[in-house]
Amino acid sequence: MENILSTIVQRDPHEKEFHQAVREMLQMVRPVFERNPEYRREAVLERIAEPERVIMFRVPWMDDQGQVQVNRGYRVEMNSAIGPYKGGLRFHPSVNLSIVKFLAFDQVFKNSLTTLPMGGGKGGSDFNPKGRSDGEVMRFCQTFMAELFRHIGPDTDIPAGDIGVGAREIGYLFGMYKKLRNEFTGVLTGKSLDWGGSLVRPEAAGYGVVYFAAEMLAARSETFEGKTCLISGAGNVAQHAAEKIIDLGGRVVTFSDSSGYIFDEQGIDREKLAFVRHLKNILRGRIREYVEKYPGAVYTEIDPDRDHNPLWSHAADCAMPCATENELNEKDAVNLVRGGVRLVCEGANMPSTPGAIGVFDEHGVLFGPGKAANAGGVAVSGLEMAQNSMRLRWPKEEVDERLRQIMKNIHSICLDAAAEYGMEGNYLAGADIAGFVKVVNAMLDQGLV
Ligand code: NDP
Ligand code: 2IT
Repeated sequence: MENILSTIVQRDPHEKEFHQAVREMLQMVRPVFERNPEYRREAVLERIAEPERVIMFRVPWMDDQGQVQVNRGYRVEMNSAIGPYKGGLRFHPSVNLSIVKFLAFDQVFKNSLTTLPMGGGKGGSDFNPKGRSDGEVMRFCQTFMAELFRHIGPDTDIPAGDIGVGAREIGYLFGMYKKLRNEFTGVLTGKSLDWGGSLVRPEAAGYGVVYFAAEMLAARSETFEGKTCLISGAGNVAQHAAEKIIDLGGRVVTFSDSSGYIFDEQGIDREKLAFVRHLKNILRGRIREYVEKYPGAVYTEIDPDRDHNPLWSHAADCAMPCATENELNEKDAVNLVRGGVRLVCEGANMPSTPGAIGVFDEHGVLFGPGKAANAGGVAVSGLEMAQNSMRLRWPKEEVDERLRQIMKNIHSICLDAAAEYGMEGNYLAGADIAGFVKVVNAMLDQGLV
């Protein structure tokens, strides 16, 4: 395994995030190889860590000043063993091939855990939507799709949203796809409700994280009632995780964005949450504006070169990182433990560094890894695909109930797989092993292709 990893590192030495994701997976699935010698013979690791296809393309567009801008577009079609490629698109200046590959890699196993027939992929661009007009975002999305359309399709590859890609962007992308193909199909998920979207898809990732965490607590005869929770991010996942925690009687005290975070000791109630939603989704403002409206709260800037994030230093019972990868490091984990945190559940993809996970392990903190805990988003995307294929729409209660069942099921799949390999209660090992084994077996069934 060390040899395989070093070959991967040597081949693409700059892809740090991708190496991090692969390294974690290799460590966790080691015992599976001892029981299945054919996995080695069949070189499954070498195959699974190499994308089936990588697409990179130029995205030239014109800004409102008439200036030509050029961005880079990506789609990594990682694995199609159990279904068509499925995964979001991210528009953020930090996007590069390493980040898209790590996200696509983790997506393969996450999608496998949902039990729905979806392979894994991810894409995006280094385009920064922040401060751009609707017209600029539309022109960017149209040019992006003018290339991507030839690679995707409802039975081939079905993109969705991620950081910087929400309902507005999905709308512009879908419009261009439809025009180019002259087809109205479920090629993207996260569509608006009036034209093929699924109820509960906007809420799904955030609700799902809390359903998963509630299962983790229930396994210890506990609930969210009265628990204080730290949440990072203030976007789609963070907002809906907060909403569900409030519904379940918990107290959310933080939100953040890339500039800083707010701490509201009184708790963020439904009215304050509605303010954050409007601020972030409609006004596209900054989280610091929260304290202008609610002066009882405190805003703290976060220095991008900091060695820890002060958000994680507050006393709490639960922490849910819902912003981005590697946002919670070893120091942060030590601070969380010091502050009394007993459960960390990841809304974002790979938000905890390996050092942080080590600290949680050492201190018996319950840890729900992103690829299991945040699978609710893509799970409801799978339900959106099913509804699109049937040309019908399920009511809200039905989709929410299916989401709840899927999260409950993922929770038991993780525990069962961990127990099977003698790692009782280790959700990370369980998620990696269960996700991996299913995909690998499907690859072996389908031969060397
Ligand atoms: P949004 O774009 O809606 O929100 C992202 C939030 O995270 C914003 O508050 C943003 O702040 C903050 N953020 C983004 N990048 C950084 C950074 N480099 N440093 C600090 N803060 C940052 O995205 P989502 O809520 O959809 O996604 C959040 C996370 O959840 C991502 O890891 C995503 O991959 C994951 N995820 C999303 C799913 C979905 O269905 N949307 C499903 C499963 C996982 P700012 O406004 O300043 O950029
Ligand atoms: O990381 C993720 O799972 C997502 N951004 C959602 C992907 C999807 O296809 O709905």
